[in-house]
Amino acid sequence: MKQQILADTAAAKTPEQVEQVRIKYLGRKGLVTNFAKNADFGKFSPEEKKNFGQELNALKIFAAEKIQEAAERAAAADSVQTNKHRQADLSVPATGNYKRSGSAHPIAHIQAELETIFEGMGFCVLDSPECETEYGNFESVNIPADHPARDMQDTFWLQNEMVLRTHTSANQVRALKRFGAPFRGIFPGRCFRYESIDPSHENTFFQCEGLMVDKGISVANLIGVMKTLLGEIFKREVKVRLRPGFFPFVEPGFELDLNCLFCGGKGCATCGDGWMELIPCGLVHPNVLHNAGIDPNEYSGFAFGVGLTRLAMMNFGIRDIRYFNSGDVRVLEQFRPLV
Ligand code: FA5
Repeated sequence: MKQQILADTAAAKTPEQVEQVRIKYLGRKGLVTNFAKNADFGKFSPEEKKNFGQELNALKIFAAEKIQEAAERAAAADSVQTNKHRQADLSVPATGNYKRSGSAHPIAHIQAELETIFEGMGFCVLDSPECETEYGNFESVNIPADHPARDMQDTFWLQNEMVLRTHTSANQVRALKRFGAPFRGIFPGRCFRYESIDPSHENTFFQCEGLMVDKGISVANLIGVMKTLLGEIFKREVKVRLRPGFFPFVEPGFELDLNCLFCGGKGCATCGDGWMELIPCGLVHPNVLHNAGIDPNEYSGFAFGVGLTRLAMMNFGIRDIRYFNSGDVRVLEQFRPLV
């Protein structure tokens, strides 16, 4: 019987032929299924009955295994054959019981929200490269080679002398050169710094730069836009403080800090002293306008660099920045997909 099974399964090349073999041996009236019926049990000694049972079980397992192997061979051959003639149609909805659906990363959510808010204020949204020239990242925004401000941002230098951008400000001059003045735009994106990591510092994090250049732009415009932004994001009154801040590409420069929403300003592991440094900003330095070919006597502007990852922390109540890059499904699945 085993020899016969081996010969039949070897000869079965298509899924239909394998099915015929299965019916022949393991079907309701199959040869293996009914093998015991033909045996004259009455004449068997207890020892013989036991041996017979064991042999029959082994035969069933043998037949099932060989038929399974043949089915797999036939299915593989069948799909190769079929795919030769048919391209997969990826637009067909998946069948089956898929319980898990994907979700969007919290950064994608906050970025989409910012884009909507700024589009509502007439800003365009620009994409920008993560890999920058030294000129783009530093010199274009008024940070020459020997300027101590370069040390404020520890940098990943690449072997081809480019840098992983340390801030989205690297796109200011590119955008102004391309679109000229007047200009209103934001450029969200990933930034990189050679940082030691703690609950609020990552080496890979997101910022969203904003830039508005027009005639007669002042600090009042800047504050108005910042207020609109925070009001729309948090949908409640939040406490902020504005203090002087130094950045070579703005004059005057400010730091806008958010009163920590985790500890209410008392100080905690996430914020340190009760304030989260969130949006550095200021009026665009005349040198930057000049680098972009715009006359600083005619135009002025403001710029800001929202810490997008930190904004997401505050907005979603994520206490530790390390969750963002962890790829932990338990974090991600709490967010819905973007529509
Ligand atoms: C800048 O990067 C300036 N380019 C911002 C700017 C733009 C100032 C336009 C003026 C005008 P700063 O190094 O402070 O500034 O970073 C901006 C924000 O990015 C910070 O407030 C913080 O929210 C976020 N950030 C900076 N470093 C990290 C880090 N290692 N991990 C997470 N977020 C960070």
